[in-house]
Amino acid sequence: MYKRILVISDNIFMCSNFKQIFEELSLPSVTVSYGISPFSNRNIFEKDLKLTVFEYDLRCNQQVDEIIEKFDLVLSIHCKQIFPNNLVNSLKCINVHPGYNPLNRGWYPQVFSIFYDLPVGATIHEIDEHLDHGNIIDRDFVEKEIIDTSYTLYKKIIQKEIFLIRKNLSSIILNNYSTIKPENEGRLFLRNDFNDLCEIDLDMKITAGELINKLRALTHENFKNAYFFDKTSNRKVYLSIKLEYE
Ligand code: 0FX
Repeated sequence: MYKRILVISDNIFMCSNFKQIFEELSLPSVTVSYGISPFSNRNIFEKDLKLTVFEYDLRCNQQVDEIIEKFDLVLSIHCKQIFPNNLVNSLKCINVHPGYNPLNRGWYPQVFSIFYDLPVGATIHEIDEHLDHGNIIDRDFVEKEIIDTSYTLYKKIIQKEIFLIRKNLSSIILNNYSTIKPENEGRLFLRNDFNDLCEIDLDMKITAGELINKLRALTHENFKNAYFFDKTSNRKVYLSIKLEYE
């Protein structure tokens, strides 16, 4: 059984939900500490979680050594940092990933799921030395509809992640879960793939369906993702799409 757990996250909504699920388990001998990366605002996390939150820079060897010394399990729940090899090889590290491994490894899974018409879902997996690659503890698909954009699909995935955390947390803490090996290397998308996707070439010949799917994939609340260059003003023009059933 793991007794000294570190949750490392940069997503306050996921962190609050995790905290509530853990508290419902009522395990007095287990302590959970919360950590964020240097890119997140500690005050916001502390106010919401109502406890002290630590800041960990995983590029700093000394801070990684401190984690290895203080904890026996690290849970990554939407963490902006890559876990270094010495961390994942020294103690159990588990990731909650907003994609269905190995089909949607890496960056913004729902975006590439819409663009490439891939199934999508959520996964809890052990972390190894490669991105979203370790043995799978649990995973499940979410249903994608034709009117889904990145934003609406992301919200469904988040709910699935919370469902999977609730379903698996006690067996993870008790260390009696089983895993399966990913069937293959799957698809890995990176930040540059997303950046490349954002540009729309006005001279490219694609079908109306392909353009609609690209805009669905890049429409996420107010983020300025999809754009084209206007030659007259020499400026980028951002665009998104709104879809609804009749
Ligand atoms: O919590 P999270 O979904 O992302 C975090 C980490 O930032 C990310 O590095 C890690 N891979 C992930 C598992 O956990 O929040 P976010 O605000 O970074 O992104 C949420 C969604 O927002 C994303 O799926 C797509 C959308 N988005 C985000 C940014 C920054 C955009 O469409 N455009 C953007 O520029």
